[in-house]
Amino acid sequence: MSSNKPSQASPAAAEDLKPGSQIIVDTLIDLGVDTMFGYPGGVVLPLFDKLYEAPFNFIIPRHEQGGCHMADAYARASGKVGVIIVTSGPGACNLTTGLATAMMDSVPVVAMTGQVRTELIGNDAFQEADTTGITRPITKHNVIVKDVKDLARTIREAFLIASTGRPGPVLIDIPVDVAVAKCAHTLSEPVKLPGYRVRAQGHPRQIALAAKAINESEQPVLYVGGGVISANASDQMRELAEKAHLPVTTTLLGLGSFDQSKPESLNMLGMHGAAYANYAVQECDLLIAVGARFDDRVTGKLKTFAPNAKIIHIDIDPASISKNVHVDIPVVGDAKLILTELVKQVAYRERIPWFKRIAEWKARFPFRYDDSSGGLKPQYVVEELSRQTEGKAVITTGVGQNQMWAAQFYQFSRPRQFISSGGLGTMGFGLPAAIGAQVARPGETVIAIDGDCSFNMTLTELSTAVQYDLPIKVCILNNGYMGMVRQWQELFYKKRYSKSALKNPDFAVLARAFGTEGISVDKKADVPKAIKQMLAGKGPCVVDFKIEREENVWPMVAAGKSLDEMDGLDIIERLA
Ligand SMILES: Cc1ncc(C[n+]2csc(CCOP(=O)(O)OP(=O)(O)O)c2C)c(N)n1
Ligand SMILES: [Mg+2]
Repeated sequence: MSSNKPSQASPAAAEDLKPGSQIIVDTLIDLGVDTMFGYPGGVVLPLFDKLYEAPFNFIIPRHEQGGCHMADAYARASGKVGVIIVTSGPGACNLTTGLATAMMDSVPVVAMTGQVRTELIGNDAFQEADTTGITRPITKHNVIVKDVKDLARTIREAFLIASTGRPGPVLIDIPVDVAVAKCAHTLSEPVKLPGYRVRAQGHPRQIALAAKAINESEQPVLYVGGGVISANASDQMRELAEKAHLPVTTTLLGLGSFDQSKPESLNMLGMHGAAYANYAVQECDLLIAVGARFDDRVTGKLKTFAPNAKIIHIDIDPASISKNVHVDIPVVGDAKLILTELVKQVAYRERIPWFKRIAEWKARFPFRYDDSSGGLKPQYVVEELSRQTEGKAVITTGVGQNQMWAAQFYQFSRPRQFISSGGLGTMGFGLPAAIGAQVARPGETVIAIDGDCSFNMTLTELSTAVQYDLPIKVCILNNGYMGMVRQWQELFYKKRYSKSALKNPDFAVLARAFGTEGISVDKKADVPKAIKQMLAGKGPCVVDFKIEREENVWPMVAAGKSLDEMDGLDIIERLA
């Protein structure tokens, strides 16, 4: 491009040249980044030296995995791109679980990793790892920058790719010689991505077909995934549900996109979803999927999933259309734009028999648990958290039963309120995610509802919360088991609890050792007071709820079963 030719008349003066490390900082500032997470090491020292006086809010985790979950949750809670910078080799390798977590849940994260000098690559140099090789399948895109002149543009491209289309993590590997090399730098470095196209507008004909199908349907269900939240399309989705009069079920990641107190809410569907949501999906004549991917935890046995339904699928990612389930009316594009169009074309329809049937299921099979033993029930803890925070807290979770109880018993009402590792199911996500969310939303109550074993995986990050005075609250539903594993072993392996129990530390004492508040609760009667104390505290707090050890999550669609073949409904009915 002739216009980019350096002018003969004014060659870049030596003082106009900037090192790569400065170009990184300047480009990030120009992109509007004000917060980042990271951990130093040899090959990123030139960059960290520039960070010494850079104006970022910089959070150092205790482990790069934790840092990546923080950046991920920061992105989920704020709607911005999460940024993490780590060193080569071990630093980069420690990112992998965090990147895969963000990838599976389509979260925009930009990770920058240091790399050994270009001439040493492939030499088994000290702290060398093939970072782009290792992270290729767990990033939306990754790239190694070998020339400082490409650095600014590559960073801009990374932000664009991470945050547009179906979002996801992008990794930039930066050899130390590139960070040190100098070149002229302008902030208007153009992005050149000829092969990268995102279709935003849905096809008008497809939208019209979808509207017609909705208007004709007697028994529709709107099935909403995390894509609606990441597209900031929750308002449009609510308008569609209200205008066309549609019952709404969400996936785990879709929780919060629809106010659960609304009469149209069917709560969560799937393996541990509401029975009424699962029944409604199985009996619907039209399933309108928006920003959801028909994950196996949602569909149960694919062959018998929604057997009577015509399927509309609205999604930004063409690759997810008809991937698991045959779709009759695909609409590819941005959910917010498509839903805005769709709302204009739909009409209200009463659907009295359908809503009556749903009301019957709702009355018969609500989320319910046996509270008669007087013991400390995890569901009660979550209900009490929901009551005392008036359903307004930002909730993160571990993985396992704790995650499902949080999903079932907390009353969600707004998007970006529930932050959980859905796709990868990463134990250890809860605490660092709470830290990332708290950084994004200072002043709000952020609670990690965690499992004892999940918490054990990344508990070192408590120290990060203390260092930065982030008043996160951690509620451990402590059953002394990998509870979800134990539940499967109880149900499918004749109660042979093979390697699923851990001896835990005293978590309250541990919290105090980290320099913060710790509370232990082993009686139901003490739960409200402990939660009150936790919420009143100004700093981070860990509450160790010693729950009934063998409580199970119900209902449950066992792996390979149809969505309407739920176990535990007898228990729920008996409690009526
Ligand atoms: C990193 C990781 N390792 C293993 C698993 C498999 N797994 C899923 S749930 C679970 C048990 C979780 O135990 P805990 O955190 O105590 O939660 P609980 O089910 O008891 O509430 C395990 C081991 C996982 N999801 N993630
Ligand atoms: Mg447990």
